[in-house]
Amino acid sequence: MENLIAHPLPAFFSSDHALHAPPVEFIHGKLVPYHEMPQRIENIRQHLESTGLIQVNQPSQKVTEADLLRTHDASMVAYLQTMSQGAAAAVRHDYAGYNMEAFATDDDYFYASVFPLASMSGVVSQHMQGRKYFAFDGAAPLGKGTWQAVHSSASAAWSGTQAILNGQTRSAYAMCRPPGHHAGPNFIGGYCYLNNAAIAAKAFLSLGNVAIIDIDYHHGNGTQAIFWDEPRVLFASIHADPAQEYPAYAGYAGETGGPGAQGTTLNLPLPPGTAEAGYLAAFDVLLARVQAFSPAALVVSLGFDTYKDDPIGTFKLDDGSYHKLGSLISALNLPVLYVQEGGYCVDALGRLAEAFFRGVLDC
Ligand code: OKP
Ligand code: ZN
Repeated sequence: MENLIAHPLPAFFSSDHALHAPPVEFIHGKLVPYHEMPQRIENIRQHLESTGLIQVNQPSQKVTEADLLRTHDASMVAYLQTMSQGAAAAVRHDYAGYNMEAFATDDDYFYASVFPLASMSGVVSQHMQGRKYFAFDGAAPLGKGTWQAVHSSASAAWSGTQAILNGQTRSAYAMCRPPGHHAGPNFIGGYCYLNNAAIAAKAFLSLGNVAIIDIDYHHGNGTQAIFWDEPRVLFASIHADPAQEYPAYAGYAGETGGPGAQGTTLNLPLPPGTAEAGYLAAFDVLLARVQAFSPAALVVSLGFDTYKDDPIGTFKLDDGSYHKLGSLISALNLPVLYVQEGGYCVDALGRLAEAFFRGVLDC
């Protein structure tokens, strides 16, 4: 613990994340404090900096609109900007067409209020052609600082990617907040607005095929959707069975990729309550698939909500499990961008990240 790390891992972090701090979310019939809170990434940063494992940089570059548009529809990017401006101006009545209502708190955030059903498709398609509905749930509220926070979060991923592409480092850690893996080409939800991991993976395509390993507790439905028909990107995920857990509509084992990309999506759903042995068995399957794909670069969607004391997850991983996962990923010997996703046991996050990156750095 006291020994100096010869080569700290370059990390990218923007303090802009704190501009996004929704007060509440609606979960199991109750309004509760928003789990995806600023203290999460602050704890990770403070703890990892104190260990000397990482060297923190401000994002060296802002991801440009053109690069965002490789991952997200222009209408969705415009929507994020418009809604943040609208929250600043507090002109809520103008946004009913976006299916957003303000929730009356001391901090004004727009919360999605109605979710179109398949049986409404005839009615809804008209609106969808205008790209008016973007939120698939109520867990991604929009406030006046949301756009700047999500743009800076994506820029942290972008800067890490560029540092790897420029040869400045072989691997890097994007300390993203808000997270991104539930955000798709034209949808937001589950605390996610811009898909940081996907934005990075698109850029890595200049090197060759890319694999994304998603080890957040929840299925990365947004990332899966973005690369569904992309044969050059393997999306491989271990997560709680969507038949029993969020996001419910995606992440089933039978989802293996679109017609143009059969076999480049791998979903390994596990039952709620899974402990380390069951998790590592699935991880072996995942690693074999990644190796068979021979990617030129790797993006890891890194969630710590698989921890045994996470307030919204049920898996039973502990510090030692994260050390093992870090070692196993590092042993692939690929350029890797680690992208922070979830993890809500706030006080443990620094420690869990330390365990993971000690595994990565073998120290
Ligand atoms: C984000 B990530 C709505 C419950 C919403 C959202 C969970 C988002 C997890 N009834 N829960 O994957 O850690
Ligand atoms: Zn999660």
